[in-house]
Amino acid sequence: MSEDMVSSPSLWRPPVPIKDAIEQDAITPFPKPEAPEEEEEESQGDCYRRLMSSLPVKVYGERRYLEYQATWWPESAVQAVIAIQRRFRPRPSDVLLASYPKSGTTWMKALVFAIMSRKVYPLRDHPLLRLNPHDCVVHLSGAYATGKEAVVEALPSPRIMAVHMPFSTLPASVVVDSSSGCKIVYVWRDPKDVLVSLWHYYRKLRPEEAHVSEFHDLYESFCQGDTVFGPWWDNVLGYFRASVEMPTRVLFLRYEDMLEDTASAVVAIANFVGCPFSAEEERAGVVDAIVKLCSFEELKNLDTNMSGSNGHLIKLPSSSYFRKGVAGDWVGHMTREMADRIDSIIQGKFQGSGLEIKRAST
Ligand code: PAP
Repeated sequence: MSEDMVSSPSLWRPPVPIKDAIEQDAITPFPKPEAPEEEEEESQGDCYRRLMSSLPVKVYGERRYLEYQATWWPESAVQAVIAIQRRFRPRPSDVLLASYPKSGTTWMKALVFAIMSRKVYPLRDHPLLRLNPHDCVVHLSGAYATGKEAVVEALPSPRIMAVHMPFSTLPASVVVDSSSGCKIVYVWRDPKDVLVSLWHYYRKLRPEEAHVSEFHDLYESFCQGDTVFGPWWDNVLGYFRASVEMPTRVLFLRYEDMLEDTASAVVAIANFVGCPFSAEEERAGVVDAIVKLCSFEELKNLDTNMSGSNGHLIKLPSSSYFRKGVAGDWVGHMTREMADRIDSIIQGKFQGSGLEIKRAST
């Protein structure tokens, strides 16, 4: 967003909530990208089937994860990831929200959407009051996996999109081509709380599924690095290193720091995505209003987030994205020894990177 847009609200174009775009596409379909020739499509399909059957598999109850490009993906995501790598075309005004699952994605979607749309949607009549944050910001692999690629293509700029993909698996067009200028905001969180949050999520998916409902199984899997979109440490380190190498392209934020001082995070995000708050906005309390609108308590208690279902690959009650929203909930789920083991593993993986984890026993 240019300086002109900051000083002249009439030039601001808000990000469009993905749910509104999908509904509009159902009424007036967006132009579809050219479909591959039938023969080409067939040979691509053959290649894909061959690839899928050659990938290492982990089975958890009814869910299958495939290892592709050193990452464990939900089976339903692999084809979407390949399609994103081949066909996604970033725009300079795009903002990509990246995270390992259960690290603050929903919150980040709400914050970035609210920051980038603040001059257009009055906060008392904001899309976030009627739509879950996942209905405002599209998840790329979910869209590609469910035939909504054309909607993503047709979304007006600026687009905000989310991914759980590791940095190393992002399309070359996003990572290599610096002229694309696409910005990336990454949020990471204490892995012990990520693990606990992930476990509660799995329990909601299939409460009766004994295998994944065993916390210890998930804990072991996390320590081995084979939980979904993992290893967790590769996901975090990839974006951390990118943020060090390209600080104007990748912003690296920690969930716990955001909890402690949300207003500073909001200001940092706004500066990073190119729509800083004016002194007048700061005086008028716009930063605090955004912090409040996107706060856990506020979002959790909205009708839209207490009813209905949501999710990019699997649908869950919208309320399941708002569980506790605190730091340190792991204390009620694992022993000190279990916590120390995770911390030691992560400390070893982070060694020499410049990134540090706050250990449970310090
Ligand atoms: P996703 O990967 O499925 O999108 P994600 O939003 O990254 O999930 O993580 C969910 C966590 O963020 C939940 O943590 P918990 O299980 O430990 O409680 C959820 O409560 C928390 N969360 C959601 N919204 C907010 C918010 N506005 N502020 C702080 N935390 C939040």
